[in-house]
Amino acid sequence: MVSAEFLQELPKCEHHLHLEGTLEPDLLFPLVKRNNITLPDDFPKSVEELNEKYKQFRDLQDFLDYYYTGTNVLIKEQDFFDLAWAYFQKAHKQGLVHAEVFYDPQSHTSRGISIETVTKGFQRACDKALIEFKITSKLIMCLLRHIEPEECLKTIEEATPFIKDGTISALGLDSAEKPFPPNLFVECYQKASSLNENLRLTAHAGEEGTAQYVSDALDLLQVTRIDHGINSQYDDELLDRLARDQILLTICPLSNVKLQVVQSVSELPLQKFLDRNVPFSLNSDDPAYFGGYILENYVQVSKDFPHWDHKTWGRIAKNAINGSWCENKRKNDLL
Ligand code: ES4
Ligand code: ZN
Repeated sequence: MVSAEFLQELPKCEHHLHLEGTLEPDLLFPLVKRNNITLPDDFPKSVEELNEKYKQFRDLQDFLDYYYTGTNVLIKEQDFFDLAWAYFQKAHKQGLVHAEVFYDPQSHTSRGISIETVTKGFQRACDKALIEFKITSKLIMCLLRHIEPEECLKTIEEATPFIKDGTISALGLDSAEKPFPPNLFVECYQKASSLNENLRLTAHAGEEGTAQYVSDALDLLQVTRIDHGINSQYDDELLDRLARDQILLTICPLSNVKLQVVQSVSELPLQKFLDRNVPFSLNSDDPAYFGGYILENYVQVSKDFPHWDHKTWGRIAKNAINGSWCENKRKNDLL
């Protein structure tokens, strides 16, 4: 098994991280105070109690209920900055060099907070991460699939200046997967793409949904990346396609265990993906909720795949760099 020091030193890229999912209990409670928030009566009252709740979730929806309550404490541009900056500081210590991070504007606009407030706060943290840590980053705006597609079209309208000027680099799709298949969002993806030809497209698919959701995201939404995608393992033709078109799967090992998608990281089809040349990266998803940032995810995989040598890990790190949406010059510097 490779050492934790070796994994720490590997130049790591994050492609699947929800900024709202980095809200640690020890920032959540101070923000409750700072912003005079009233939490639901049955919400845990202390950092310890909340950490206890985060030990296990029944499924994706059980987690999402906590996640959306958590986001309600974010109000001011400074809150969004503080959240993202805390993330970059932690990830920098773990050897992160490039991050493509998600955020959910609708979790905030639905509470009367403007997309400018959210986006500017997050962007300011990205700028600081570049200056202080040389971490490059991209913002990916996600649509919440439990929200009516018509509403999502309005969100895209509100985000138009940021899509046009490239502040938002990509569009994603998250929240409860199974009841809301990709076909519902065809028009949203088309509309967003029409605003900027450089806008990249991704979607959560094949976490709780079937391999068909992955194929549909590729065919109907024209995405060039798949978030999670682990259920692609059950479709041979799809695996061939992912390898042929070098579609990156952004795998989230600790998340999959916490949400009981798998019982242990060893069940993940990572060896199959390697053998079939399906590119993937390892990511932390919602680290404040799932018990680990990027390095803890790498370390857990190394324990569950102890036969992987330095060469295999080098290949994984390279696949993550190659699958990134940074400029070619940056890629070459990282490779
Ligand atoms: C999420 Cl793990 C996961 N799946 C879908 N949507 C999400 N939003 C935040 N984390
Ligand atoms: Zn996710």
